[in-house]
Amino acid sequence: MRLVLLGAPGSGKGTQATRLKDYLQVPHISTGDLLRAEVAAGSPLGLEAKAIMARGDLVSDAILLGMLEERLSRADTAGGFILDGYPRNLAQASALGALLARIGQPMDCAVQLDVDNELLVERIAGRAKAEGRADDNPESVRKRLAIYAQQTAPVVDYYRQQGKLTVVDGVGTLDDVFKRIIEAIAPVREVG
Ligand code: B4P
Repeated sequence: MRLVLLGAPGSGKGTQATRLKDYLQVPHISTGDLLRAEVAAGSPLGLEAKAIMARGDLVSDAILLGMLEERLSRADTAGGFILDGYPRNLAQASALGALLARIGQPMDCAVQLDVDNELLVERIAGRAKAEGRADDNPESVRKRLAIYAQQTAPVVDYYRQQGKLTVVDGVGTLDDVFKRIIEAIAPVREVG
């Protein structure tokens, strides 16, 4: 199954993708994780991305598409994948659509995790304490939420218009949310 997880920062995409990959037996591709690995490795791309990410801005579409293309060309994605953190704007959504059409692997479904802003801020503040991620400071979080509302929310409509969207309540325990996702994607799995 080829599935994309959508949702604001802190909505639980990365958290649920980790569980879903075991359940669906397909790789979890997080563009945030790919970028953080480049930053940790100190590669030229990582050096470029580091300050942009810390500010809470989006890294350039061209860099992201190149990275994603490389990742999707690996053999382990032949049976499907879970995409987390991409697309984040309409340009990325149409670039992804074109890429998947070219390799004959269209997206099967998009799952949006719905969580209100107040709770998002609370969750990210919790992660800031626990993990100290560079972009989890209050100023970056505000910026990331604003960018989500302006640029990423339209991506939800993009998948809705294609009849691929399912919205899942992202509030509850990790198990509750996971169960809801499994139920939401069950019809798509039966067809596939
Ligand atoms: P990401 O790594 O995608 O970061 P994120 O949006 O904060 O989501 P994440 O998956 O980490 O958090 P989650 O909701 O699971 O992106 C980071 C940066 O990379 C971006 O700002 C940008 O600069 C760059 N980037 C990435 N992709 C890009 C792209 N396509 N284009 C351009 N730039 C890009 O979890 C958050 C917290 O909530 C965790 O602490 C978790 O434990 C907690 N949580 C989750 N579910 C919960 C629940 N049910 N109850 C309570 N807590 C919960």
